[in-house]
Amino acid sequence: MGLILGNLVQNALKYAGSEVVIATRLNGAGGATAQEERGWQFYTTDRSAYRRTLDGAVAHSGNSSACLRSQPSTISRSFALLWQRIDASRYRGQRIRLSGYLKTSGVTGWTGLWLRVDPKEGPTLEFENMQQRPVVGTGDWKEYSVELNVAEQAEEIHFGALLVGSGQIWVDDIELLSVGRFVPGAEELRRARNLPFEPLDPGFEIPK
Ligand SMILES: [Ca+2]
Repeated sequence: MGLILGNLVQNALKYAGSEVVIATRLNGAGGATAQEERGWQFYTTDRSAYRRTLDGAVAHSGNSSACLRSQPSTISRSFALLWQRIDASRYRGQRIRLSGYLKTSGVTGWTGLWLRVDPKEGPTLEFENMQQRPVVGTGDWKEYSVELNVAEQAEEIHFGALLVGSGQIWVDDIELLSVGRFVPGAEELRRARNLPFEPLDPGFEIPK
């Protein structure tokens, strides 16, 4: 466990999208930096730098929202995220959309929603974290969404919101919906099964 957490922190410090994948994959329920509360877990690369609360004074709907807040000294390569995972079986063969509302204050890094589809074993099938269209600065409640395909071999869907660098965000009204059938193309099939489409080396030739 110590080794896994050590690797986790090392990987997480790189903070880019693919490293977020690694971090959340390794940091299962009960991990040293995970807090589970009604499905939502909190993960951060720097426990001294981020606080996660339910804010009863700020809400998009209802009476409260989730808040991620950094300390002023938080370095730009740190991040914190809200994370939840569900069974993928209901969504297999579907294209899904994760939507949610974000409100921001003084975000100097970036923030966004993230969504990931994992098989039972092996590499992640699909991942999107809004890094290419980041939310920055200060802004009132606004709806954002990310979409991914859920292949037939998907086992788990992971999703949430993340805050990279310093600032404060509020998150509310997360929704995950199927938006239609997903018809896999050749590339999806290839990636999913990691197999060629045609026989290789049919003539048993010695390479020159
Ligand atoms: Ca709410």
